[in-house]
Amino acid sequence: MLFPEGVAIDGISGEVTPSTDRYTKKLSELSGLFHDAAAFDKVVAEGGDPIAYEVVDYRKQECDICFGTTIMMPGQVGGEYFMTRGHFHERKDCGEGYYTQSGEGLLLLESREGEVRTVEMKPGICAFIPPEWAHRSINTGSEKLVFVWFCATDAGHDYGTIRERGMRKLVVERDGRPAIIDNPNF
Ligand code: M6P
Ligand code: ZN
Repeated sequence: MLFPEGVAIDGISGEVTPSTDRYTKKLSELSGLFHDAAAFDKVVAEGGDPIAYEVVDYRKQECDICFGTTIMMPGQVGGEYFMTRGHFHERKDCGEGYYTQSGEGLLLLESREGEVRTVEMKPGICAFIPPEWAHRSINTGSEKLVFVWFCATDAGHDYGTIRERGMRKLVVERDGRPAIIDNPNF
């Protein structure tokens, strides 16, 4: 039986207490994601394979909703900001919400039909991700980007499509600011 409880979420560290699970993605685990493969190898080797992001879950399999945080480190690979893998949901009726608590970023979304949208990620903005829109979060700032996500427990991750062909746009630093450019490899 499940019991109600208050879950503390620290908006700066992203810590979730109590949490049920967590994982860390090191940069080396994101091989193939960034446009500049040589720059990627260099950052991994010279930067000591830094952590790119961490995901902390509060998830009960017996319940339909779950939430958690994603803590994204600042960094770049060949001008492209650190980002998540990006995914569609396996369940085609499942959306998601991302409520940014600290830092700044960009949420890059792409529909199955190929429409591209972005939503600014900054404290106070809760991004609505509709079903059937692939989503990737990108830390465009110089601090950690911390956001709370919430979705259906069994939404599932479909990584295949984005992993195979990437997303239509890249987010890169240009003149000290984030710029959204066409992905030349798409
Ligand atoms: C968000 C949520 C998680 C997701 C994480 C990392 O926190 O959408 O479900 O796992 O981002 O993104 P990805 O799995 O695409 O690397
Ligand atoms: Zn998702």
